[in-house]
Amino acid sequence: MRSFAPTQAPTLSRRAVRTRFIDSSPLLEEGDFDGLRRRGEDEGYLFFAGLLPAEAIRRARRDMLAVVEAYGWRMPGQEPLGGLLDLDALNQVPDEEMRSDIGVSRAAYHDVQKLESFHALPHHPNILAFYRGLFGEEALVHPRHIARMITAHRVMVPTPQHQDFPLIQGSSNTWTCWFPLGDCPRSMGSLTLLRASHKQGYIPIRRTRGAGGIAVQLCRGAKVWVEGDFAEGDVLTFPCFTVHRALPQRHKEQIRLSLDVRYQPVSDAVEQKSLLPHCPLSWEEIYAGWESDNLKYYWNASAPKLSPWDATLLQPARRIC
Ligand SMILES: O=C(O)CCC(=O)C(=O)O
Ligand SMILES: [Fe+2]
Repeated sequence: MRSFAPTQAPTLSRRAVRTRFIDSSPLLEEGDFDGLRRRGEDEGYLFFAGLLPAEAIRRARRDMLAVVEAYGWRMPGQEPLGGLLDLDALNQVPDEEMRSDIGVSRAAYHDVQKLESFHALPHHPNILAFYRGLFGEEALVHPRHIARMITAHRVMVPTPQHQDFPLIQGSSNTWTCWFPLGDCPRSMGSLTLLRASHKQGYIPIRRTRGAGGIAVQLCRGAKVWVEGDFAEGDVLTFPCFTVHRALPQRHKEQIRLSLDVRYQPVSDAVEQKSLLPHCPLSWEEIYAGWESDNLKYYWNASAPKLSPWDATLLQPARRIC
């Protein structure tokens, strides 16, 4: 008889093992927030298949691709949601004009930061209802949303393994929410994370290339990297000490569009940069072409407490394992 025993036993191996996200949608559908908190605490993440409806995602995707097109980097002849690039055209952008944490030029990223649809998406009621249940109070959405527009421009490298806390600080109960704008299989460079790594607390960093510019030093021993092929609408969220990184983008001709957004309990303090745009534009410049006033300066209504920035968290230090 053929044996179907696993070739790698996660608890025994000293090597890294790769496994797939557990879909927590059934717990969310039942409103079982104790179960969700328990799973988040055990696994270091929560994944929800199809949490966001297609229309909401497509509005932002279409607007972001229109920016890519305006700069001449989009392959002509596609339907408006097609993400094929003209990589030769993109590679004409000088290295110093690129935002290597994003994937396009500074100017293009500023245009994306001005999009109302991009800023509206993180306020989708399905996401807010989840965090309200998780925190047991209203969630503060950090307005500093990040749009990743990952391309194969020569300056780009996959996001290195890191924790978000030293980059964001403020509340230690801040959660990152990561979701692609459209299908994003692992081969397109989706996010992967180290199971239960949030239990290690803050991990000393070293400086490196790639988004964030920092990498955590991992000790030897068994590791379980959790990953998955994202379909449009799937959402991954994790606490700010969970180690995560991007998989390599193998489809060089495609742009990988995704958002990363942070949420925290509204009564916790926030570090003031989390209330600023993720680029040098002012909120007034970002808001200039918006149709609605509803989301302008929305965080002021909850008068968030501020907490200080700790620069030592971004100083490289050797990890003693
Ligand atoms: O999308 C990426 O490559 C990086 C995302 C990330 O680090 C995050 O969501 O915190
Ligand atoms: Fe991150």
